Amino acid sequence: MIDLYTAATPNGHKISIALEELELPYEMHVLSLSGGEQKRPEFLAISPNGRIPAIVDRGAGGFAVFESGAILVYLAEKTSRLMPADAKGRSRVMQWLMFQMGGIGPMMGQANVFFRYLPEKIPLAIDRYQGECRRLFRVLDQQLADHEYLANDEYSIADIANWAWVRTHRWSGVEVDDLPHLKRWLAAVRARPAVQRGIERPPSQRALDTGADDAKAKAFAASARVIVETGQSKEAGV
Ligand SMILES: N[C@@H](CCC(=O)N[C@@H](CS)C(=O)NCC(=O)O)C(=O)O
Repeated sequence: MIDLYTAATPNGHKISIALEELELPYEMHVLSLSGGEQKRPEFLAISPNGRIPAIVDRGAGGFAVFESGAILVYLAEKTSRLMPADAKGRSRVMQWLMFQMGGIGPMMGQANVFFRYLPEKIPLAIDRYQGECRRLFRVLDQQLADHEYLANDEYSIADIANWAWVRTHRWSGVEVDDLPHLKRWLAAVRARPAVQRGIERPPSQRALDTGADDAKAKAFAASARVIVETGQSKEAGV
């Protein structure tokens, strides 16, 4: 049994999608991020960065893993699925996984902060992060022009990691209409039953898909603003 510490965010959904795909038994613990539960000492013992997601593998002596990319690799290696065993195949998956961890995630995250969450709208910052997202999306589109999936033409943890973020492009204010291969892949991954179950564990905000700016979306943005503002504290502590 695996304990999953999570919330309804792209990084959290990466892990619920993978667990559903791998059909591993897990118990979900949803943390209130705006309530600061991710900064409590008992959670920091599992996830020293004070962020979700994290897992504890009870069957492996209570082994804890934090950082979504590391969790995906751990789950793939545990099951010998969603990542090939040969060195080149594994490397291709790792390359696209790192591309997400170091590029797509941070850039979309910052686009959300400046476009959606902060009260002051700074055009230069919004342009910078949305522009970088667009550039990264073009890289994905080019790769998907010649490949069914991102690595080895086989569905892998690299697809899960990138999809969980890219599917929220409207929330970041970035369109993909002129990127046909990316759109084809977005739809193909979404069609997987495990993906549909994964984004309901816990249930995704509709606005992440639609980019809506209605009252519910505004309330969601307001609670994300609380997390951003408290998370960037220069005071001591995580
Ligand atoms: N690089 C980390 C990022 C984790 C992360 O930023 N998690 C967010 C939710 S998506 C979080 O826990 N935020 C709470 C906070 O900033 O206090 C990963 O991929 O696991």
